[in-house]
Amino acid sequence: MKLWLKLMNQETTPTPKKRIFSGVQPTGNLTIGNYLGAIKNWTALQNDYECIYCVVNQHAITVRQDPAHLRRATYETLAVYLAAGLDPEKNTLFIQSHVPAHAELAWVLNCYTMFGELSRMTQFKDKSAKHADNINAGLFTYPVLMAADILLYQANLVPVGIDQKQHVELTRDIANRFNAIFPDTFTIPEPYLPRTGTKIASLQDPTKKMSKSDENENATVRILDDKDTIIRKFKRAVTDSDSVVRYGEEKPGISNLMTIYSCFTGKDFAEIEKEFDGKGYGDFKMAVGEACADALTPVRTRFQELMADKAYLESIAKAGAEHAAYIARKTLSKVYRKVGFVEFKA
Ligand code: AQP
Repeated sequence: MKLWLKLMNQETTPTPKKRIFSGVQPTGNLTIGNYLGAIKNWTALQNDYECIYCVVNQHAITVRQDPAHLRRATYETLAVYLAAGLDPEKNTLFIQSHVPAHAELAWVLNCYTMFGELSRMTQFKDKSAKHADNINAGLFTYPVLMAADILLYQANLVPVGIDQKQHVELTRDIANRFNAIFPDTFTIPEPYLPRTGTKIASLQDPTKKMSKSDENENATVRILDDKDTIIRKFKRAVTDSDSVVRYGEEKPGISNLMTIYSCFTGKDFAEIEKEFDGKGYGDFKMAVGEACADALTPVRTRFQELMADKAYLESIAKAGAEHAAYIARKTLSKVYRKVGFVEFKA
């Protein structure tokens, strides 16, 4: 009888959807690395998960930004989320600085994160080498703010490219440490890596990842580049002196182009090798450029429409922040209670 009742309940009570959190920094025009490593995969998740996506503008100022440019890039990033297919009815889309709980939780978590852990973060080492004149404390504690972003929403999964996996692992360590002292505070999140496209490399140096802040314009393909620009950049991509389209460690340039082509066409590497058997790199680069441009043209068109309607973007950001703040406040209150902060009585 008991088993029968349990089965009945399982049939009538829908299982709550797992929660996803992720974000992109508005540090420049987004690249196909951001698109294939993150945003494109987000759109595939919106029906099966409860998704919360943020424009992480507070992370952006760990590197000097021009304020006017940061303001513009913040709305542009939100517009790219929408143009890429994120439905605001299904996803919570917001701007990080609109929800103060991120910075508030980050302070608490700073006190539960070790100096040694932060010193080991690859991104900190890379970025402090790149910005040697501005190795600020925010650059160092960036992963703690990212942990706060994720833990505030009790996220189960964090879709990221491989470059951010180390930060998600640190988030897990911080959450486990906190939970060991104050049980049942945080959900332990897991990184969620795309099948392909976890690392899109620079077109000019395929040993490096493609980054939106790269100063060499030929190294990056931007989501908003027009077709001619995209094709020109792929034509100039660094490859090797061989002429065989084959995936392999010894061919990082061609392997990167094959990854990009695979992400845009859905073809696997064996199919791609067969398709370009006996053809030169010129034909292959042209095909990659065409596939990429064709996939991105509708995104660019929709982006332009959205950017012409600032009021709409603001309304999406407002509704998203209100919903996000409601969830975030619940976690923050729990954390404040657990660590012993006295309640504010109005
Ligand atoms: N090249 C890439 N390949 C695959 N995924 C990538 N991501 C970034 N670059 C690649 C993924 O995009 C998401 C947002 O990244 P971010 O903007 O928050 O920070 P980032 O990783 O530092 O990206 P950039 O483009 O390199 O920015 P800058 O130049 O400002 O440092 C993340 O999920 C990331 O994994």
